[in-house]
Amino acid sequence: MKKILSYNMPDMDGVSCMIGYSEFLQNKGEECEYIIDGKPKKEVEIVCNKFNINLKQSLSNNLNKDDKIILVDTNEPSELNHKIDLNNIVEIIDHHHISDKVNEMRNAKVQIERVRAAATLVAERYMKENISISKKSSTMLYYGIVSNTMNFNANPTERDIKTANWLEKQSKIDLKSNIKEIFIEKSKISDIISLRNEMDMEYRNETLKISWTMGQLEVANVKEFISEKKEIITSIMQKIKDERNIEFLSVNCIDILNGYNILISINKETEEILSKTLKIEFKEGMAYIPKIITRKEISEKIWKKYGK
Ligand SMILES: [Mn+2]
Repeated sequence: MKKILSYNMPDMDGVSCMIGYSEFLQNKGEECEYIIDGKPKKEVEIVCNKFNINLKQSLSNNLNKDDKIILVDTNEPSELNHKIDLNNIVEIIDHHHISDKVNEMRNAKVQIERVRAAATLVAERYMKENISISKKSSTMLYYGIVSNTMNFNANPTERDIKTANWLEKQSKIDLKSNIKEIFIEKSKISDIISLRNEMDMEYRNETLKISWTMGQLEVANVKEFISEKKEIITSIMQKIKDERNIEFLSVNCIDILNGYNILISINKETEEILSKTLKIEFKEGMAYIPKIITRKEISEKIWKKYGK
């Protein structure tokens, strides 16, 4: 059986790829399942509730020894919740930086392309092969693209835009008109556990020579959000620093409604790297950027200086 996996606590893009690609393969007569590990990001729950979509929550241990594995929205095995034999990976669909482990995945058909959302790559398969897509998959993949492009504000590629338009048409729902409400809903993060979950910075970036992690928060009205929660955010960062033994930590806070960023850094050392790389200035541990820049774009720049 083919099993589709992504990183632990997947976001909208990751979950939508698992759903979309499993349906695609099933349509082609293949036996396949997806496994969601950990609690998905809040946005996933919001979209699922809104459109009555049921996620099949698998137990995280139902991976058999001879299962063929497909990775979506990641090509980094260390991000998985499973110990897997790299020889069992048969396919990768991703848009992240290529990991040095990919060379060891001898049996994998690899598609890693620099579009903003892996959801775009999955949806393009349907378009290319003219395969019909369900409401569920088209809706999920659409919001995967919306989420990753910050509602098309964060340098979407032509392919992302074209694919999102196609998906909305297939869904036969006015998906665009729900975006603002979903973004506002997603910003209501009340407890520490969900905030830490949303910040998504538990792993050091394995493509870098330095011990680095950058979280990301995508919320409406970032200034207000931070003035309310700065202390909790920095305490979570400190906790991750201690628990994971990571040296450089920051959080990229994106205002998805008003189109700007605020970077929060844990120490002077991290600020120094970010200031030099992005040509920005920190005051009291924070730096304002007057436009949206995603963590992925920042990581790309950091990688040019500190990449393995
Ligand atoms: Mn992604």
